Amino acid sequence: MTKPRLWITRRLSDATLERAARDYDVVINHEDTPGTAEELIAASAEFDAIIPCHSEHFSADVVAQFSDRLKIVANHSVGVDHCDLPALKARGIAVTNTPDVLSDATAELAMLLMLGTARHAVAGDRIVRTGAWDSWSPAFMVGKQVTGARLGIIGMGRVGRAFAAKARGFDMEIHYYNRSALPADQAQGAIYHDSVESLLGVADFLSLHCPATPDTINLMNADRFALLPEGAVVVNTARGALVDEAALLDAMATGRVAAAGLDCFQVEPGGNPAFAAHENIFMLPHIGSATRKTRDAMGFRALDNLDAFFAGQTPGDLL
Ligand code: 8YV
Repeated sequence: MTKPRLWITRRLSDATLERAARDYDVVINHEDTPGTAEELIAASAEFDAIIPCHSEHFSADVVAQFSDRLKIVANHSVGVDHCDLPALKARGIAVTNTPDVLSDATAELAMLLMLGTARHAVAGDRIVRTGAWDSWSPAFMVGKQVTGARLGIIGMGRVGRAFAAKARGFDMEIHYYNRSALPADQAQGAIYHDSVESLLGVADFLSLHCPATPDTINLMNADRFALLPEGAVVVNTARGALVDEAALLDAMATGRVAAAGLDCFQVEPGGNPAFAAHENIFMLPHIGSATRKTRDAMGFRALDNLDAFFAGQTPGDLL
């Protein structure tokens, strides 16, 4: 039987590529740069399936130019804000994602950013590394204690809940905003707020875990930063589009926000050059799900979805 033709836009984990090559006729596009609109359109004429990452853009305009050959886009990501789902569905193209398997890795990274910003990891590392550590006093590099502090989570989906579980290990008082309150077995004692505004008022630490949608673009804007308690810490491992970056810098200038831990930026790759001078911004290059275990699990989940699709079944993560 002829193997379905599969276009993989980036280099995925070795185990994923090995399994993909066994069952599909695979072409890998680039190692580490996103497939362009032209490449996606060309691929739609030559391949039955695509495994893209979060930064290949399936806009309505691109999808309108697709050939009928392409049958499924099996995303190697949980976020699908890069896909115009109605446009893909209208073309009869199935779309899947990789939920669950990356929740712990992303929550771990959010914890790293929260702890690192709270305890001046960037400045501390620089001082020791550069030989600038020439004094010490009890007042030196005093940070904000995480244990027992109030944490606000926006978006209590899988990653938000995984982060809450880790935060419980630090005895944090957990508050959350979500479109609706969670059942008790999922909330695990976390306190529900029915508006973002109400949540912000208690969020000494704030962590964003909601998807980027037209409703959440610039969710954290100047008005909302102003509602945070003085000296709050903001963590974003979700999407750069959720944060108005100029407003964040303004909030840091007034001291409303003491520090920020960011794995996501409005512009990726690249980030925001205006952040570079601020050692109270701990930045990472969108690596929330980048652990070996999770990369294998994401790749396998995308392949599970393809396997089901080509076996005539409904993929487990069909959107
Ligand atoms: C990935 C992500 O880095 O899952 C998402 O939505 O943003 C990340 O996990 C990426 O898409 C890896 O392919």
